[in-house]
Amino acid sequence: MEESCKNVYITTPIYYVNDVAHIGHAYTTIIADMLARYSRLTGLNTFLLTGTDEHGQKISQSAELRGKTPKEYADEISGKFRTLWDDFDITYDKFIRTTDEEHKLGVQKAFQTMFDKGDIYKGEYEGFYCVSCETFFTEKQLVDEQFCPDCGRPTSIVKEESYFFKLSKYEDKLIKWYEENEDCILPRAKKNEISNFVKGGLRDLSISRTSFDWGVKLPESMNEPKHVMYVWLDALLNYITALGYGTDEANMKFWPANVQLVGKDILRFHAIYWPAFLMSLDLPLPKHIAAHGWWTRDGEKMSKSKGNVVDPKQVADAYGLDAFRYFMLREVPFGQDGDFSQKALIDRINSDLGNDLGNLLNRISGMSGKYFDFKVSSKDVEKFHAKELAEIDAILGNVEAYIFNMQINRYLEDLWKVLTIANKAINDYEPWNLMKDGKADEAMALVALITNIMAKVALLLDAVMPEKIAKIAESLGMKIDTATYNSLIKNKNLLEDTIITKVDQLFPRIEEVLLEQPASS
Ligand code: ME8
Repeated sequence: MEESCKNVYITTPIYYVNDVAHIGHAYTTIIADMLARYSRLTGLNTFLLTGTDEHGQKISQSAELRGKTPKEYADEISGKFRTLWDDFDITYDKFIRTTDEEHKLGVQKAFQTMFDKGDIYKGEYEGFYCVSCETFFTEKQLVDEQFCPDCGRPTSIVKEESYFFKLSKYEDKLIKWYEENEDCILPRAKKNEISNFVKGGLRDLSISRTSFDWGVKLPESMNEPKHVMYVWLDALLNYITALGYGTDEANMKFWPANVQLVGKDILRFHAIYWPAFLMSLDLPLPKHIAAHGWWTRDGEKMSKSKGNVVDPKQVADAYGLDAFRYFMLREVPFGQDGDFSQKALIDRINSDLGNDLGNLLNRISGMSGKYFDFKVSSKDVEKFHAKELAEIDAILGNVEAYIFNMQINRYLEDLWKVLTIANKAINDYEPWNLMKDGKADEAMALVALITNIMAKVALLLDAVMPEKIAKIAESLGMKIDTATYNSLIKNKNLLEDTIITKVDQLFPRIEEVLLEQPASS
Protein backbone atom coordinates (compact mmCIF):
# COMPACT_ATOMS: atom_id res chain seq x y z
CA MET A 1 0.00 0.00 0.00
CA GLU A 2 1.47 3.36 -0.93
CA GLU A 3 0.47 6.49 0.86
CA SER A 4 0.27 8.55 -2.28
CA CYS A 5 -2.64 6.79 -3.98
CA LYS A 6 -6.15 7.65 -2.97
CA ASN A 7 -7.76 4.41 -4.14
CA VAL A 8 -6.58 1.25 -2.50
CA TYR A 9 -7.50 -2.23 -3.67
CA ILE A 10 -6.81 -5.30 -1.58
CA THR A 11 -7.71 -8.85 -2.56
CA THR A 12 -7.77 -12.33 -1.05
CA PRO A 13 -7.68 -15.44 -3.20
CA ILE A 14 -11.13 -16.69 -4.11
CA TYR A 15 -11.52 -19.95 -2.23
CA TYR A 16 -12.54 -23.24 -3.78
CA VAL A 17 -15.98 -24.41 -2.83
CA ASN A 18 -14.96 -28.03 -2.48
CA ASP A 19 -14.34 -27.71 1.25
CA VAL A 20 -15.28 -25.60 4.24
CA ALA A 21 -13.04 -22.82 5.49
CA HIS A 22 -10.29 -23.53 8.01
CA ILE A 23 -7.83 -21.30 9.83
CA GLY A 24 -5.62 -21.04 6.73
CA HIS A 25 -8.42 -19.34 4.80
CA ALA A 26 -9.24 -17.23 7.84
CA TYR A 27 -5.60 -16.16 8.09
CA THR A 28 -5.42 -14.74 4.56
CA THR A 29 -8.78 -13.06 4.94
CA ILE A 30 -7.93 -11.55 8.33
CA ILE A 31 -4.67 -10.08 7.00
CA ALA A 32 -6.53 -8.57 4.06
CA ASP A 33 -9.23 -7.20 6.35
CA MET A 34 -6.62 -5.72 8.65
CA LEU A 35 -4.93 -3.93 5.75
CA ALA A 36 -8.26 -2.66 4.45
CA ARG A 37 -9.36 -1.37 7.85
CA TYR A 38 -6.04 0.35 8.38
CA SER A 39 -6.16 1.91 4.94
CA ARG A 40 -9.70 3.21 5.50
CA LEU A 41 -8.78 4.69 8.88
CA THR A 42 -5.95 6.63 7.29
CA GLY A 43 -8.49 8.15 4.93
CA LEU A 44 -7.87 6.16 1.76
CA ASN A 45 -10.71 5.06 -0.50
CA THR A 46 -10.44 1.32 -0.04
CA PHE A 47 -11.95 -1.69 -1.78
CA LEU A 48 -11.58 -5.15 -0.26
CA LEU A 49 -12.44 -8.16 -2.40
CA THR A 50 -12.99 -11.77 -1.46
CA GLY A 51 -15.13 -14.53 -2.90
CA THR A 52 -15.32 -18.09 -4.14
CA ASP A 53 -13.84 -20.05 -7.03
CA GLU A 54 -16.57 -22.35 -8.26
CA HIS A 55 -15.72 -23.89 -11.62
CA GLY A 56 -13.45 -26.72 -12.72
CA GLN A 57 -13.14 -30.44 -12.56
CA LYS A 58 -12.48 -30.59 -8.83
CA ILE A 59 -15.74 -28.86 -7.90
CA SER A 60 -17.67 -30.83 -10.46
CA GLN A 61 -16.32 -34.10 -9.02
CA SER A 62 -16.97 -33.05 -5.40
CA ALA A 63 -20.56 -32.16 -6.28
CA GLU A 64 -21.10 -35.45 -8.06
CA LEU A 65 -19.83 -37.38 -5.05
CA ARG A 66 -22.50 -35.70 -2.96
CA GLY A 67 -25.27 -36.26 -5.51
CA LYS A 68 -25.63 -32.54 -6.20
CA THR A 69 -25.34 -30.39 -9.28
CA PRO A 70 -22.17 -28.29 -9.27
CA LYS A 71 -24.22 -25.12 -8.92
CA GLU A 72 -26.22 -26.46 -5.96
CA TYR A 73 -23.05 -27.53 -4.29
CA ALA A 74 -21.29 -24.24 -5.03
CA ASP A 75 -24.25 -22.26 -3.65
CA GLU A 76 -24.08 -24.19 -0.42
CA ILE A 77 -20.34 -23.89 0.23
CA SER A 78 -20.01 -20.36 -1.10
CA GLY A 79 -22.80 -19.41 1.31
CA LYS A 80 -20.82 -20.92 4.16
CA PHE A 81 -17.74 -18.88 3.32
CA ARG A 82 -19.79 -15.74 3.14
CA THR A 83 -21.51 -16.44 6.45
CA LEU A 84 -18.17 -17.07 8.10
CA TRP A 85 -16.74 -13.77 6.84
CA ASP A 86 -19.91 -11.99 7.98
CA ASP A 87 -19.62 -13.60 11.41
CA PHE A 88 -15.99 -12.49 11.46
CA ASP A 89 -16.98 -8.96 10.53
CA ILE A 90 -14.74 -9.01 7.48
CA THR A 91 -15.23 -5.64 5.79
CA TYR A 92 -15.30 -6.88 2.21
CA ASP A 93 -16.72 -4.46 -0.36
CA LYS A 94 -17.58 -7.26 -2.74
CA PHE A 95 -17.92 -11.01 -2.45
CA ILE A 96 -17.42 -12.33 -5.95
CA ARG A 97 -18.52 -15.75 -7.17
CA THR A 98 -17.10 -17.05 -10.42
CA THR A 99 -20.60 -18.24 -11.30
CA ASP A 100 -21.78 -14.59 -11.30
CA GLU A 101 -23.03 -13.54 -14.74
CA GLU A 102 -20.92 -10.35 -14.82
CA HIS A 103 -17.80 -12.35 -14.03
CA LYS A 104 -18.44 -14.76 -16.89
CA LEU A 105 -18.96 -11.87 -19.32
CA GLY A 106 -15.73 -10.25 -18.16
CA VAL A 107 -13.79 -13.49 -18.57
CA GLN A 108 -15.13 -13.92 -22.10
CA LYS A 109 -14.18 -10.36 -22.95
CA ALA A 110 -10.65 -10.98 -21.64
CA PHE A 111 -10.36 -14.19 -23.68
CA GLN A 112 -11.50 -12.35 -26.80
CA THR A 113 -9.04 -9.51 -26.20
CA MET A 114 -6.13 -11.91 -25.76
CA PHE A 115 -7.23 -13.86 -28.81
CA ASP A 116 -7.53 -10.72 -30.96
CA LYS A 117 -4.07 -9.75 -29.88
CA GLY A 118 -2.71 -13.04 -31.19
CA ASP A 119 -1.85 -14.42 -27.74
CA ILE A 120 -4.18 -17.42 -27.96
CA TYR A 121 -3.95 -20.28 -30.46
CA LYS A 122 -5.55 -23.68 -30.89
CA GLY A 123 -3.62 -26.90 -30.45
CA GLU A 124 -3.70 -30.21 -28.67
CA TYR A 125 -2.71 -30.73 -25.09
CA GLU A 126 -1.02 -33.90 -24.04
CA GLY A 127 0.28 -34.24 -20.53
CA PHE A 128 -0.66 -34.84 -16.93
CA TYR A 129 -3.27 -33.10 -14.83
CA CYS A 130 -3.73 -32.85 -11.08
CA VAL A 131 -7.42 -32.28 -10.42
CA SER A 132 -6.85 -31.28 -6.82
CA CYS A 133 -4.41 -28.50 -7.78
CA GLU A 134 -6.14 -27.89 -11.12
CA THR A 135 -2.68 -27.83 -12.66
CA PHE A 136 -0.99 -29.28 -15.75
CA PHE A 137 2.35 -31.05 -15.41
CA THR A 138 4.87 -32.57 -17.77
CA GLU A 139 6.08 -36.11 -17.21
CA LYS A 140 9.42 -34.79 -16.02
CA GLN A 141 7.78 -32.76 -13.26
CA LEU A 142 5.94 -35.72 -11.74
CA VAL A 143 7.09 -37.56 -8.65
CA ASP A 144 7.59 -41.27 -9.28
CA GLU A 145 6.24 -40.83 -12.82
CA GLN A 146 2.70 -40.45 -11.56
CA PHE A 147 2.22 -38.15 -8.60
CA CYS A 148 1.60 -34.40 -8.41
CA PRO A 149 4.76 -32.57 -7.28
CA ASP A 150 2.65 -30.09 -5.29
CA CYS A 151 0.09 -32.18 -3.41
CA GLY A 152 1.35 -35.73 -3.93
CA ARG A 153 -1.94 -37.04 -5.31
CA PRO A 154 -2.02 -39.21 -8.45
CA THR A 155 -2.35 -37.26 -11.69
CA SER A 156 -4.31 -38.29 -14.76
CA ILE A 157 -3.24 -38.28 -18.40
CA VAL A 158 -4.96 -35.66 -20.48
CA LYS A 159 -4.99 -35.61 -24.24
CA GLU A 160 -7.45 -33.20 -25.73
CA GLU A 161 -7.94 -30.32 -28.09
CA SER A 162 -7.16 -27.10 -26.31
CA TYR A 163 -6.56 -23.42 -26.71
CA PHE A 164 -3.19 -22.18 -25.52
CA PHE A 165 -2.04 -18.88 -24.10
CA LYS A 166 1.39 -17.73 -25.34
CA LEU A 167 2.95 -17.62 -21.91
CA SER A 168 6.43 -18.10 -23.36
CA LYS A 169 6.08 -14.76 -25.16
CA TYR A 170 6.01 -12.99 -21.77
CA GLU A 171 9.12 -14.54 -20.24
CA ASP A 172 11.40 -11.54 -20.74
CA LYS A 173 8.76 -9.03 -19.79
CA LEU A 174 8.06 -10.91 -16.56
CA ILE A 175 11.73 -11.04 -15.67
CA LYS A 176 12.02 -7.32 -16.33
CA TRP A 177 9.01 -6.68 -14.06
CA TYR A 178 10.58 -8.67 -11.23
CA GLU A 179 13.88 -6.87 -11.70
CA GLU A 180 12.49 -3.37 -11.87
CA ASN A 181 10.02 -3.67 -9.03
CA GLU A 182 11.77 -4.62 -5.87
CA ASP A 183 8.64 -5.36 -3.85
CA CYS A 184 6.30 -6.62 -6.55
CA ILE A 185 6.45 -10.01 -4.86
CA LEU A 186 6.71 -10.23 -1.10
CA PRO A 187 8.57 -11.60 0.78
CA ARG A 188 11.50 -10.72 -1.48
CA ALA A 189 13.09 -14.16 -1.17
CA LYS A 190 10.02 -15.57 -2.89
CA LYS A 191 10.52 -13.19 -5.78
CA ASN A 192 13.93 -14.65 -6.48
CA GLU A 193 12.46 -18.16 -6.53
CA ILE A 194 9.83 -17.09 -9.03
CA SER A 195 12.29 -15.17 -11.15
CA ASN A 196 14.62 -18.17 -11.34
CA PHE A 197 11.73 -20.39 -12.29
CA VAL A 198 10.79 -18.09 -15.17
CA LYS A 199 14.41 -17.86 -16.27
CA GLY A 200 14.31 -21.66 -16.59
CA GLY A 201 11.82 -21.17 -19.46
CA LEU A 202 8.03 -21.05 -19.66
CA ARG A 203 5.80 -23.29 -21.76
CA ASP A 204 2.60 -22.02 -23.30
CA LEU A 205 -0.39 -22.64 -21.10
CA SER A 206 -3.40 -24.74 -21.96
CA ILE A 207 -6.41 -22.53 -21.18
CA SER A 208 -9.41 -24.53 -22.30
CA ARG A 209 -10.75 -28.00 -21.59
CA THR A 210 -13.17 -30.21 -23.47
CA SER A 211 -13.56 -33.27 -21.24
CA PHE A 212 -16.09 -31.68 -18.86
CA ASP A 213 -18.38 -28.68 -19.03
CA TRP A 214 -18.40 -27.03 -15.59
CA GLY A 215 -16.71 -23.78 -16.58
CA VAL A 216 -17.06 -20.51 -18.43
CA LYS A 217 -17.80 -21.05 -22.09
CA LEU A 218 -15.52 -19.52 -24.70
CA PRO A 219 -16.87 -16.31 -26.31
CA GLU A 220 -19.63 -17.10 -28.78
CA SER A 221 -17.62 -15.67 -31.67
CA MET A 222 -15.14 -18.56 -31.22
CA ASN A 223 -17.88 -21.05 -32.07
CA GLU A 224 -16.39 -23.72 -29.80
CA PRO A 225 -19.28 -25.03 -27.71
CA LYS A 226 -17.26 -28.00 -26.42
CA HIS A 227 -14.63 -25.83 -24.74
CA VAL A 228 -14.74 -24.37 -21.25
CA MET A 229 -12.05 -22.15 -19.85
CA TYR A 230 -9.26 -23.44 -17.71
CA VAL A 231 -10.30 -22.72 -14.14
CA TRP A 232 -7.19 -20.71 -13.27
CA LEU A 233 -7.76 -18.31 -16.19
CA ASP A 234 -11.36 -17.92 -15.07
CA ALA A 235 -10.35 -17.54 -11.40
CA LEU A 236 -7.48 -15.08 -11.75
CA LEU A 237 -9.59 -12.76 -13.83
CA ASN A 238 -11.95 -12.33 -10.87
CA TYR A 239 -9.67 -9.58 -9.58
CA ILE A 240 -10.70 -7.34 -12.46
CA THR A 241 -14.18 -8.64 -13.22
CA ALA A 242 -15.04 -7.80 -9.60
CA LEU A 243 -14.30 -4.19 -10.52
CA GLY A 244 -16.57 -4.48 -13.54
CA TYR A 245 -14.03 -5.35 -16.25
CA GLY A 246 -16.01 -6.14 -19.38
CA THR A 247 -19.33 -4.93 -17.95
CA ASP A 248 -19.83 -1.80 -15.86
CA GLU A 249 -16.27 -0.55 -15.47
CA ALA A 250 -16.88 2.20 -12.90
CA ASN A 251 -14.78 0.53 -10.24
CA MET A 252 -11.86 -0.16 -12.56
CA LYS A 253 -10.41 3.02 -11.05
CA PHE A 254 -9.24 0.75 -8.20
CA TRP A 255 -7.03 -1.21 -10.58
CA PRO A 256 -4.10 -1.95 -10.25
CA ALA A 257 -4.40 -3.69 -6.91
CA ASN A 258 -2.16 -2.48 -4.11
CA VAL A 259 -1.89 -5.82 -2.33
CA GLN A 260 -2.97 -9.21 -3.60
CA LEU A 261 -2.70 -11.64 -0.73
CA VAL A 262 -2.14 -15.31 -1.42
CA GLY A 263 -0.79 -18.36 0.33
CA LYS A 264 2.56 -19.61 -0.87
CA ASP A 265 0.82 -22.60 -2.52
CA ILE A 266 -0.64 -20.41 -5.24
CA LEU A 267 2.09 -17.83 -5.65
CA ARG A 268 3.22 -19.19 -9.02
CA PHE A 269 -0.21 -18.69 -10.53
CA HIS A 270 -0.29 -15.14 -9.22
CA ALA A 271 3.28 -14.16 -9.92
CA ILE A 272 3.60 -15.70 -13.39
CA TYR A 273 0.28 -16.40 -15.11
CA TRP A 274 -1.58 -13.43 -13.68
CA PRO A 275 0.87 -10.68 -14.67
CA ALA A 276 1.28 -12.33 -18.09
CA PHE A 277 -2.52 -12.26 -18.62
CA LEU A 278 -2.56 -8.62 -17.54
CA MET A 279 0.25 -7.74 -19.93
CA SER A 280 -1.68 -9.40 -22.70
CA LEU A 281 -4.72 -7.29 -21.76
CA ASP A 282 -2.57 -4.13 -21.65
CA LEU A 283 -3.54 -3.54 -18.05
CA PRO A 284 -1.15 -2.35 -15.33
CA LEU A 285 0.29 -4.94 -12.96
CA PRO A 286 -0.48 -5.20 -9.25
CA LYS A 287 1.81 -3.26 -6.92
CA HIS A 288 2.39 -6.17 -4.56
CA ILE A 289 1.63 -9.85 -4.61
CA ALA A 290 2.20 -10.96 -1.06
CA ALA A 291 2.53 -14.64 -0.23
CA HIS A 292 2.18 -15.84 3.33
CA GLY A 293 3.27 -19.13 4.81
CA TRP A 294 1.38 -22.23 5.75
CA TRP A 295 -0.48 -22.98 8.98
CA THR A 296 0.06 -26.48 10.18
CA ARG A 297 -1.41 -28.44 13.04
CA ASP A 298 1.07 -30.24 15.28
CA GLY A 299 3.62 -29.85 12.52
CA GLU A 300 1.45 -31.46 9.85
CA LYS A 301 -0.33 -29.91 6.91
CA MET A 302 -4.03 -29.61 7.67
CA SER A 303 -6.35 -31.69 5.59
CA LYS A 304 -9.80 -33.12 5.94
CA SER A 305 -8.62 -36.65 5.34
CA LYS A 306 -6.18 -36.39 8.26
CA GLY A 307 -8.96 -34.94 10.42
CA ASN A 308 -6.66 -32.23 11.76
CA VAL A 309 -8.34 -29.19 10.29
CA VAL A 310 -8.91 -26.30 12.70
CA ASP A 311 -12.28 -24.59 12.42
CA PRO A 312 -11.71 -20.84 12.83
CA LYS A 313 -15.25 -20.19 14.04
CA GLN A 314 -14.86 -22.65 16.87
CA VAL A 315 -11.60 -21.02 17.95
CA ALA A 316 -13.00 -17.50 17.71
CA ASP A 317 -16.13 -18.48 19.64
CA ALA A 318 -14.05 -20.02 22.40
CA TYR A 319 -11.29 -17.42 22.72
CA GLY A 320 -12.80 -14.30 21.19
CA LEU A 321 -12.57 -13.06 17.63
CA ASP A 322 -10.21 -10.18 18.39
CA ALA A 323 -7.83 -12.40 20.34
CA PHE A 324 -7.82 -14.85 17.44
CA ARG A 325 -7.11 -12.05 14.96
CA TYR A 326 -4.30 -10.71 17.12
CA PHE A 327 -2.79 -14.17 17.53
CA MET A 328 -2.81 -14.91 13.81
CA LEU A 329 -1.22 -11.59 12.92
CA ARG A 330 1.29 -11.52 15.77
CA GLU A 331 2.43 -15.10 16.08
CA VAL A 332 4.10 -15.74 12.73
CA PRO A 333 6.34 -13.48 10.64
CA PHE A 334 4.68 -12.95 7.27
CA GLY A 335 5.86 -15.53 4.78
CA GLN A 336 6.85 -18.13 7.36
CA ASP A 337 4.93 -21.23 8.35
CA GLY A 338 3.26 -21.41 11.72
CA ASP A 339 1.90 -24.18 13.86
CA PHE A 340 -1.49 -23.67 15.45
CA SER A 341 -1.58 -24.38 19.14
CA GLN A 342 -4.12 -23.37 21.75
CA LYS A 343 -1.35 -23.02 24.30
CA ALA A 344 0.40 -20.37 22.22
CA LEU A 345 -2.92 -18.59 21.76
CA ILE A 346 -3.61 -18.63 25.50
CA ASP A 347 -0.13 -17.29 26.23
CA ARG A 348 -0.72 -14.37 23.89
CA ILE A 349 -4.11 -13.66 25.45
CA ASN A 350 -2.86 -13.73 29.03
CA SER A 351 0.40 -11.98 28.47
CA ASP A 352 0.19 -9.49 25.57
CA LEU A 353 -3.52 -8.83 25.68
CA GLY A 354 -4.39 -9.32 29.35
CA ASN A 355 -1.29 -8.01 31.13
CA ASP A 356 0.15 -5.47 28.75
CA LEU A 357 -2.95 -4.01 27.12
CA GLY A 358 -6.01 -4.83 29.25
CA ASN A 359 -4.37 -4.10 32.60
CA LEU A 360 -2.99 -0.82 31.34
CA LEU A 361 -6.52 0.31 30.61
CA ASN A 362 -7.55 -0.75 34.12
CA ARG A 363 -4.66 1.21 35.54
CA ILE A 364 -5.78 4.31 33.65
CA SER A 365 -9.31 4.08 34.97
CA GLY A 366 -8.03 3.12 38.45
CA MET A 367 -5.61 6.05 38.73
CA SER A 368 -7.79 8.64 37.07
CA GLY A 369 -10.76 7.57 39.22
CA LYS A 370 -8.89 7.50 42.49
CA TYR A 371 -6.96 10.74 42.08
CA PHE A 372 -8.88 12.90 39.64
CA ASP A 373 -12.52 11.87 39.58
CA PHE A 374 -11.92 10.31 36.11
CA LYS A 375 -10.96 13.65 34.55
CA VAL A 376 -7.72 13.66 32.58
CA SER A 377 -6.00 16.75 31.20
CA SER A 378 -3.03 16.59 28.82
CA LYS A 379 -1.85 20.12 29.54
CA ASP A 380 1.32 19.20 31.48
CA VAL A 381 2.34 16.05 29.62
CA GLU A 382 4.95 17.80 27.52
CA LYS A 383 6.33 19.63 30.54
CA PHE A 384 6.98 16.45 32.55
CA HIS A 385 7.30 13.74 29.92
CA ALA A 386 9.03 15.17 26.88
CA LYS A 387 11.45 12.25 26.92
CA GLU A 388 8.77 9.55 26.87
CA LEU A 389 6.78 11.42 24.25
CA ALA A 390 9.82 11.66 21.98
CA GLU A 391 10.49 7.97 22.48
CA ILE A 392 6.98 6.85 21.62
CA ASP A 393 6.61 9.28 18.71
CA ALA A 394 9.83 7.93 17.24
CA ILE A 395 8.51 4.37 17.39
CA LEU A 396 5.01 5.21 16.20
CA GLY A 397 6.36 7.36 13.39
CA ASN A 398 7.97 4.29 11.88
CA VAL A 399 5.38 1.59 12.32
CA GLU A 400 3.45 2.30 9.15
CA ALA A 401 6.42 1.20 7.06
CA TYR A 402 6.00 -2.30 8.50
CA ILE A 403 2.50 -2.45 7.09
CA PHE A 404 3.72 -1.45 3.63
CA ASN A 405 6.28 -4.27 3.82
CA MET A 406 3.76 -6.77 5.17
CA GLN A 407 5.72 -7.15 8.41
CA ILE A 408 2.61 -7.07 10.53
CA ASN A 409 4.17 -9.02 13.38
CA ARG A 410 6.88 -6.34 13.66
CA TYR A 411 4.25 -3.64 13.54
CA LEU A 412 2.60 -5.26 16.54
CA GLU A 413 5.90 -5.81 18.30
CA ASP A 414 6.57 -2.08 18.10
CA LEU A 415 3.15 -1.19 19.42
CA TRP A 416 3.91 -3.45 22.34
CA LYS A 417 7.19 -1.63 22.92
CA VAL A 418 5.13 1.49 23.37
CA LEU A 419 2.82 -0.26 25.83
CA THR A 420 5.90 -1.36 27.75
CA ILE A 421 7.07 2.25 27.97
CA ALA A 422 3.68 3.14 29.44
CA ASN A 423 3.67 0.34 31.99
CA LYS A 424 7.23 1.14 32.95
CA ALA A 425 6.50 4.86 33.38
CA ILE A 426 3.84 4.05 35.97
CA ASN A 427 6.30 1.94 37.93
CA ASP A 428 9.11 4.50 37.61
CA TYR A 429 7.16 7.61 38.52
CA GLU A 430 4.94 6.01 41.19
CA PRO A 431 1.90 8.28 40.94
CA TRP A 432 0.70 7.09 44.36
CA ASN A 433 3.83 8.68 45.88
CA LEU A 434 3.50 11.80 43.76
CA MET A 435 0.01 12.24 45.20
CA LYS A 436 1.29 11.62 48.72
CA ASP A 437 3.97 14.24 48.17
CA GLY A 438 1.42 16.80 47.04
CA LYS A 439 2.55 16.71 43.40
CA ALA A 440 -0.88 16.28 41.90
CA ASP A 441 0.08 18.11 38.71
CA GLU A 442 2.90 15.63 38.10
CA ALA A 443 0.61 12.70 38.83
CA MET A 444 -1.95 14.15 36.41
CA ALA A 445 0.73 14.52 33.73
CA LEU A 446 1.68 10.89 34.20
CA VAL A 447 -1.91 9.61 34.00
CA ALA A 448 -2.41 11.77 30.93
CA LEU A 449 0.79 10.42 29.36
CA ILE A 450 -0.46 6.88 29.82
CA THR A 451 -3.92 7.79 28.52
CA ASN A 452 -2.39 9.36 25.43
CA ILE A 453 -0.21 6.34 24.81
CA MET A 454 -3.26 4.12 25.10
CA ALA A 455 -5.19 6.37 22.72
CA LYS A 456 -2.45 6.31 20.10
CA VAL A 457 -1.98 2.56 20.35
CA ALA A 458 -5.76 2.10 20.15
CA LEU A 459 -5.86 3.96 16.84
CA LEU A 460 -3.09 1.78 15.46
CA LEU A 461 -4.65 -1.42 16.78
CA ASP A 462 -8.13 -0.74 15.53
CA ALA A 463 -7.53 -2.62 12.29
CA VAL A 464 -6.36 -5.65 14.25
CA MET A 465 -8.94 -5.80 17.05
CA PRO A 466 -11.84 -3.54 16.13
CA GLU A 467 -14.25 -4.80 18.77
CA LYS A 468 -11.95 -4.40 21.76
CA ILE A 469 -10.59 -1.11 20.49
CA ALA A 470 -14.14 0.25 20.36
CA LYS A 471 -14.31 -0.53 24.09
CA ILE A 472 -11.00 1.19 24.76
CA ALA A 473 -12.14 4.23 22.78
CA GLU A 474 -15.36 4.33 24.79
CA SER A 475 -13.39 4.16 28.01
CA LEU A 476 -11.05 6.99 26.97
CA GLY A 477 -13.85 9.14 25.56
CA MET A 478 -12.22 9.30 22.14
CA LYS A 479 -13.22 8.54 18.58
CA ILE A 480 -11.56 6.10 16.23
CA ASP A 481 -11.79 7.97 12.96
CA THR A 482 -9.59 9.55 10.32
CA ALA A 483 -9.60 12.99 11.94
CA THR A 484 -8.41 11.57 15.28
CA TYR A 485 -5.88 9.36 13.48
CA ASN A 486 -4.47 12.41 11.68
CA SER A 487 -4.33 14.44 14.84
CA LEU A 488 -2.83 11.90 17.25
CA ILE A 489 -0.71 9.79 14.92
CA LYS A 490 0.20 11.91 11.90
CA ASN A 491 0.45 15.26 13.68
CA LYS A 492 1.57 13.74 16.99
CA ASN A 493 -0.96 15.79 18.97
CA LEU A 494 -2.27 14.88 22.39
CA LEU A 495 -5.85 14.20 23.41
CA GLU A 496 -8.12 17.03 24.44
CA ASP A 497 -9.15 16.90 28.09
CA THR A 498 -11.18 13.77 28.54
CA ILE A 499 -13.30 11.80 31.00
CA ILE A 500 -12.50 8.15 31.57
CA THR A 501 -15.22 5.54 31.90
CA LYS A 502 -14.62 2.24 33.63
CA VAL A 503 -15.05 -0.83 31.44
CA ASP A 504 -15.00 -4.54 32.20
CA GLN A 505 -11.75 -6.44 31.98
CA LEU A 506 -10.93 -6.53 28.25
CA PHE A 507 -9.19 -9.90 28.22
CA PRO A 508 -10.05 -12.04 31.25
CA ARG A 509 -7.34 -14.51 32.12
CA ILE A 510 -7.66 -17.98 30.60
CA GLU A 511 -6.43 -20.76 32.85
CA GLU A 512 -6.83 -23.79 30.65
CA VAL A 513 -7.28 -25.00 27.10
CA LEU A 514 -10.91 -24.35 26.16
CA LEU A 515 -11.36 -26.70 23.21
CA GLU A 516 -10.76 -30.35 23.57
CA GLN A 517 -9.99 -30.75 19.89
CA PRO A 518 -10.74 -27.89 17.52
CA ALA A 519 -12.00 -29.66 14.45
CA SER A 520 -13.57 -28.85 11.16
CA SER A 521 -17.30 -28.10 11.30
O1 ME8 B 1 -6.19 -22.18 -4.28
N1 ME8 B 1 -2.24 -22.14 5.74
O2 ME8 B 1 -8.30 -21.94 -3.38
P1 ME8 B 1 -8.16 -22.68 -1.97
C1 ME8 B 1 -2.34 -20.89 5.27
N2 ME8 B 1 -9.28 -21.25 -5.70
N3 ME8 B 1 -3.18 -20.52 4.31
C2 ME8 B 1 -3.97 -21.44 3.78
C3 ME8 B 1 -3.92 -22.78 4.21
C4 ME8 B 1 -3.01 -23.11 5.26
N4 ME8 B 1 -2.91 -24.32 5.77
N5 ME8 B 1 -4.82 -23.48 3.50
C5 ME8 B 1 -5.41 -22.59 2.66
C6 ME8 B 1 -7.36 -21.83 -4.35
N6 ME8 B 1 -4.92 -21.36 2.83
C7 ME8 B 1 -7.86 -21.15 -5.60
C8 ME8 B 1 -7.42 -19.71 -5.58
S1 ME8 B 1 -7.32 -17.26 -6.62
C9 ME8 B 1 -7.58 -16.60 -8.13
C10 ME8 B 1 -7.80 -18.92 -6.79
C11 ME8 B 1 -5.33 -20.14 2.13
O3 ME8 B 1 -9.53 -22.79 -1.42
C12 ME8 B 1 -4.17 -19.51 1.38
O4 ME8 B 1 -4.48 -18.17 1.11
O5 ME8 B 1 -7.35 -23.91 -2.11
C13 ME8 B 1 -4.19 -20.29 0.10
O6 ME8 B 1 -3.50 -19.65 -0.94
C14 ME8 B 1 -5.68 -20.33 -0.17
O7 ME8 B 1 -6.26 -20.49 1.13
C15 ME8 B 1 -6.04 -21.50 -1.07
O8 ME8 B 1 -7.41 -21.61 -1.09
